[in-house]
Amino acid sequence: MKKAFITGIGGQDGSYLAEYLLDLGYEVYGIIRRNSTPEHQQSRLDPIRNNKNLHVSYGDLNDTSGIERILREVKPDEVYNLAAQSHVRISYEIPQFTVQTNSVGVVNVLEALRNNCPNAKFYQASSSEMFGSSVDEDGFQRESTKMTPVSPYGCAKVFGYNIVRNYRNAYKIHASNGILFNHESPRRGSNFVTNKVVKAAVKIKLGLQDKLELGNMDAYRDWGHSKDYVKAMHLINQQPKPDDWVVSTGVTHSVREMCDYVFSQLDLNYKDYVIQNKKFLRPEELPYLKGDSTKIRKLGWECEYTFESMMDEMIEHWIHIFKNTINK
Ligand code: NAP
Ligand code: F7E
Repeated sequence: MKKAFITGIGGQDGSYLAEYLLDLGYEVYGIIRRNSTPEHQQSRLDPIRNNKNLHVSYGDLNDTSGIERILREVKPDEVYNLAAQSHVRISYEIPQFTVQTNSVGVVNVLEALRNNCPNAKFYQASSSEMFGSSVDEDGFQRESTKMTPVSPYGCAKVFGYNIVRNYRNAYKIHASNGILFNHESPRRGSNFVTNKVVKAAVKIKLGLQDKLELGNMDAYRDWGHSKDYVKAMHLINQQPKPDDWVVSTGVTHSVREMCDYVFSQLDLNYKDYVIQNKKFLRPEELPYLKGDSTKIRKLGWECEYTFESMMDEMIEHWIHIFKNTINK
């Protein structure tokens, strides 16, 4: 039975990846941070909570001795480093914590791996935010696109990306980067724009909310589904040679178009409800993302969800939650 270790297992991707690996027959180990309200902390793991092959313990990327101890005891075959302060706008409010976790945290895990399980395959959750303002002439970002990050989050992720390449070359560690474009799901934090819009639109439809305040509606994002993207993470760690791969749908929509789609599905016009609040603008915006994932598609990876089927799933999710609330 293969063993996988996942940092950030309680997050959107970590929880879907854990489910996927358990289904494949893995023994899955993961860390969550200590929180003063433990009730909600593992809610994304509820569907697999009683699986005997799931082992969750406390840990923090900034607590090196804890990471070392777990890797020494578990000796995993595969390591997935998904833990991060993952919110771009919030990275302006807590830049040092973001760098500590998203940059130094990567070195901490790589060092622990090098000392305790040097043959384990390592996956780093790199991000399209690393491209920042760079776009190739054909309108896509790909593995070769220059990285010019425009946020503390993006800058920190570029360090993580580079240190993975450095450890791969210097120590011959099987360490890879997945450069993932935005991916969403019903498990997405509700302060990311897709889930924020869907949650608000459903509440407006049910008479539970009047308005929705957003920041920049003219930014474009290439939105895929987390469930499809965790399969790419696993595929990357099965390759004979470590490398870097873009994972994206190749389709881009503006935040405005996404609002239009969601409100229309609920027979509403977003223009009647959405207002701009400057507090949701960023000091520097990344205006446009569209990824070319030709390289990983050659390995057989493909998306099952479309933008529309993903947004529809999220709408259904929030309708279910709020209808149950109203009926109680
Ligand atoms: P997420 O839902 O925010 O999950 C991140 C997880 O990391 C959370 O469980 C969080 O725990 C944990 N974490 C934060 N700081 C930590 C620390 N110091 N030590 C240990 N755990 C810590 O994010 P996601 O959407 O699943 O994304 C997974 C990874 O992919 C992240 O590295 C993200 O930056 C990257 N990524 C995401 C996307 C995307 O569109 N989703 C795209 C590209 C790359 P708490 O709940 O306690 O904070
Ligand atoms: O913003 C605009 C905002 O916060 C998307 C993370 O997973 O993907 C994610 O980062 C766009 C931006 O995601 C609001 O300005 C407008 O242009 O959902 P988001 P993100 O910043 O693209 C990358 C690839 C990651 O790696 C990150 O971890 O939407 N926007 N109004 C808004 N965004 C938010 N959050 N809230 C608003 O009110």
